[in-house]
Amino acid sequence: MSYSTHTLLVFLATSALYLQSAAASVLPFSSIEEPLADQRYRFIDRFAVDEHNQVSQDDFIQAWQQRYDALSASADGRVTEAAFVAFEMTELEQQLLDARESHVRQTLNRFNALDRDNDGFISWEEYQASGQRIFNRFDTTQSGVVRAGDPEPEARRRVQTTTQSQNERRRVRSLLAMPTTHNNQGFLTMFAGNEQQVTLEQFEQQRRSIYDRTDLNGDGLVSRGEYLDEFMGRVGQREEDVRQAHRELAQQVFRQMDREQRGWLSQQDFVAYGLAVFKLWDTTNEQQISEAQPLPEQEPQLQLVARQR
Ligand SMILES: [Ca+2]
Ligand SMILES: [Ca+2]
Repeated sequence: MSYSTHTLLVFLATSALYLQSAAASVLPFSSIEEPLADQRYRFIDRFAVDEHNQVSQDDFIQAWQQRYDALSASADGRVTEAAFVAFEMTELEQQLLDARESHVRQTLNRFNALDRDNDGFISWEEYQASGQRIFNRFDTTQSGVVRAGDPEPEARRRVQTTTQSQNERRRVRSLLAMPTTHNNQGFLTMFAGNEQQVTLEQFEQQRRSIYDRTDLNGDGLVSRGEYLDEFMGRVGQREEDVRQAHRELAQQVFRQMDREQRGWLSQQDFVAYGLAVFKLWDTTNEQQISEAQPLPEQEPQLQLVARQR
């Protein structure tokens, strides 16, 4: 029995890929939203043996079988749905831990940048001054209103956050990527609600309410701990969404793998599924996957992803 291409394509689109650097996760896709090109990049990056830009079918099958062995060992030889999902969720927790630690570091860096006089607190004046700079940056027409379709601000110099060994690797989204004001649309999504524009006054009102909300003890200052709590609270909600999406994805993958609906996976089930996924990316049927190939054409049908709140 083989998987229908249609089913797999729908599934591929729904699940929007897999996990970064995944230790032993066996999901071929992940539970966050991502363009097909990035999903393919992750797939290649994960299974390529000596180069980062292509993966052969033989190498893939070998790695995929090893994955079944790890899964089977974790399940005492009987890979039921519950065992499969538990395996995946354990893998996910490690990924979440890494992503969370990264957020803590970045949040503390942001705190230090905002606390200009370095007294250990962000005063409203410091916060407001930062807001003013952000608004001015996006108010590219200098009209006092940021509107949808305004020219994009000049790109800021990218802060180098990757380590040396990762320098040649492409950037893909963090599992716990949070909304950012990286462009006009991102700015409006955060500050304009359902409107297509936001005035400086409206923007400042929202900044003030965020500031007051963050000042948990109400002493008129935002401490390092308060700043971290506010942001990590939102990260925590995102984590819950990712867990939920990941669990649903693992269940769906299991049911697709379990072709005869026996309630457990054989190695043959597992390999057949992996091969079908491989062929999905190998759009030109070369027994290898590279970024030079055309992407699958199917558009997303369902969205089984962790939505931003
Ligand atoms: Ca300060
Ligand atoms: Ca406070």
